[in-house]
Amino acid sequence: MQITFMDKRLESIYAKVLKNSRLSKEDGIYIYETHDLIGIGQIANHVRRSLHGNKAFYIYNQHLNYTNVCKNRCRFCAYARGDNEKGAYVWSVEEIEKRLMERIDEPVNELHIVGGLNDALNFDYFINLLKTVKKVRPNATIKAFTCVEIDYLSNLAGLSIEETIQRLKDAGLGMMPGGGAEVLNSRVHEALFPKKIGHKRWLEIVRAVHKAGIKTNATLLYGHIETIEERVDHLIALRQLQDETAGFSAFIPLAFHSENTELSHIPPTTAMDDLKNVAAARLMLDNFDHIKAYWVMIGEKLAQVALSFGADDLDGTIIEERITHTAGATSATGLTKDQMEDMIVSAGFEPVERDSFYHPINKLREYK
Ligand code: V47
Ligand code: SF4
Repeated sequence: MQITFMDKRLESIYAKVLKNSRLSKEDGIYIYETHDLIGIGQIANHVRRSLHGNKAFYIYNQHLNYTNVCKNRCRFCAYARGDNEKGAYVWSVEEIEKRLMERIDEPVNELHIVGGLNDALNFDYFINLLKTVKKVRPNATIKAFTCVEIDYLSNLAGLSIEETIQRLKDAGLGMMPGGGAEVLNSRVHEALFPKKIGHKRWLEIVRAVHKAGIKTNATLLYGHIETIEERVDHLIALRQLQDETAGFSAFIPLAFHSENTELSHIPPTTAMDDLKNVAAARLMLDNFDHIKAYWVMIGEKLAQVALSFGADDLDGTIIEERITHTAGATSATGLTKDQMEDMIVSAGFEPVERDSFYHPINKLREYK
């Protein structure tokens, strides 16, 4: 496809993409620096269409955040509470069962379960949680726990990472979400989330998880204090690990929301930056199958546009998103299946409802 670029420097990046040559760190930095948003969007759209044609994926999912008590207290997090702080909660396994039963008539395919690091919970709680979810929803995939929680659970259980993963897998864990890495960089780690595991440990745990046959996603939390170079280094670190394990399923750029956090002086991300992050991910992560536009964080309207800037997936129906909404997100807390499909169709794509592993699951509605 012929593209006329406003920024002629993008021609060499496009030429590399057409030859399937890997983009360099300098290319990645330039993708973020250029003002030719349409130019990078067109290159990313070319890659996205060669991988997925006109299809855009979504999933019928339900989020469950079992506790907001967390001892890490990352500076960017509006969600976490101290033990006895107002608003602190922890759901018993019975409470989780009740919440699942409330939506048992809906065709939920995936349960996305994450929470804070809460010393009041023991390892058995997590095993019971997984077994209970599996009992209530035997056909749904449990996508649960970030590497931060896996590290915490291995300490709690006194087991190696490998044994911990095996125990969780035996109890029903099917996949893991991408959170917890934030930005794989020591400076940002020290400044914003010093109590959380650092990037070396995060990569070590993901490697072990992939080796145990569990797929995970990956994310980048952008729009706070990170530099463009740090964003690109993060993408390259993920790309390197993917070369080794092939265990990443999707990448999701996460737009920082500062309300009710210690960083409330930081303004919201711009549409320009949100779309650049989607396009940069699609172009740098040449060994990732899927890039998600997470409508919760960038809003429904921009997520639709992102489908033409490299994204092929809108995540899911969700219902009850808590983490971003406590930090001021103005998107809906959940969408219906029809709303998801209408978003995709009106953006010019063909909606494909999928399971956690990107198998199509339902016949499509008829569209004119
Ligand atoms: O790790 C926390 C981020 C993540 C804020 O894998 C914030 O399919 C913005 O990882 N503003 C959790 N972001 C969410 C996550 C995720 C979401 C959707 C799909 C998948 C997937 C994974 O949320 C945390 C952190 O990076 N986060 N606070 C905030 N104030
Ligand atoms: Fe805890 Fe996660 Fe919030 Fe950090 S981002 S304080 S680890 S809940």
